[in-house]
Amino acid sequence: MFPIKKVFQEILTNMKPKILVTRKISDAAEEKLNINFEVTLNPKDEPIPSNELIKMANEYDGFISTGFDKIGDDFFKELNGKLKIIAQVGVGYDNISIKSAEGKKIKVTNTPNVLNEAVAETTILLILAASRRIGEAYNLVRSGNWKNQKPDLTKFMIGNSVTGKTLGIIGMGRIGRMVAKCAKAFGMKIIYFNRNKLSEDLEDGAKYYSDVKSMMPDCDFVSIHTPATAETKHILNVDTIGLLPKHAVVINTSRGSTIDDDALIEALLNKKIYAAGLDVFNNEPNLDERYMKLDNCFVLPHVGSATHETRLAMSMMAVENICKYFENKPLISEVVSYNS
Ligand code: 8YV
Repeated sequence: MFPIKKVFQEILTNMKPKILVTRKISDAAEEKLNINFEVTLNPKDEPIPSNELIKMANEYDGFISTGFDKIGDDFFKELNGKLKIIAQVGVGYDNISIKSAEGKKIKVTNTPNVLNEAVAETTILLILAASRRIGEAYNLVRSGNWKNQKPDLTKFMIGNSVTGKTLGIIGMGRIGRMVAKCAKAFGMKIIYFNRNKLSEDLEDGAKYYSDVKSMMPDCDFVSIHTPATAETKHILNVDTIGLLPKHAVVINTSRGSTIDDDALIEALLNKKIYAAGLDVFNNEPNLDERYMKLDNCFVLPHVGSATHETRLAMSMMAVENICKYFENKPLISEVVSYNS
């Protein structure tokens, strides 16, 4: 007998939008995606080279991408109109050329809000680790050399207190504000620089500076929470770092491009500032090797949002955006270019 049911099933399958998930995402998100779409997963999490991604783009209606994928101008030049949406698992989307996507009428979404807490936790972790010399202390125990140290009350692993100090936040968006909230638990005073002054409600007692330079001398700690744009590139540079007090600590959980490495490394090396705590770098994962040799620099491998709960929420949000698009419903978190 003619397997009519099977034929219908195949027709229906062929009608489902085709989605490529460029890297492994949370299991539950992959399962949800599989219900409504014809999905190509990447269970082994093999990076797809940029030239391969460009070739694959014309076979799919949607992509679920990550910050590791390079989706620049070249990618969009080759498209034939099949790809309609790129749902990024990440709040940052500096790996995607938004202008080119808009030129091709391709929607781009990101995952804001769901990672605010995780990134704020990482920021507080870096504040504490850098100011309390946790990298040095940890390495001392792990190396077995603790027993060879003189337990000197005034010198041994003495760092700077965090409680009651002033935290300067560059970029008082959703993550910046969550960091401010957590830092207040340590009695920290919050000051901030942002493109625009916030409403009193959102400021929640923080003092606004309309230019970054004027804020620098008042910072015991300065933490960056801006997206990576032309405007924020090297926002911490030789001039701004030069205005920080000698005891200042620089924290970065945003993007490496916000810091001029030469300027920061020189300041750390010559003790022009006290320390740095960095989760993000230029040219990750091939960070400037000088950072790894500095005792006063606590480094992490871009783990700001790396919790089970957060990565699940981020993956789910990307899938939700894909579902909404193909149901013709408003997207949860559409990204648009600054000038549009
Ligand atoms: C992601 C991040 O892990 O959300 C972001 O912008 O930097 C991280 O949380 C990374 O981008 C992978 O997509």
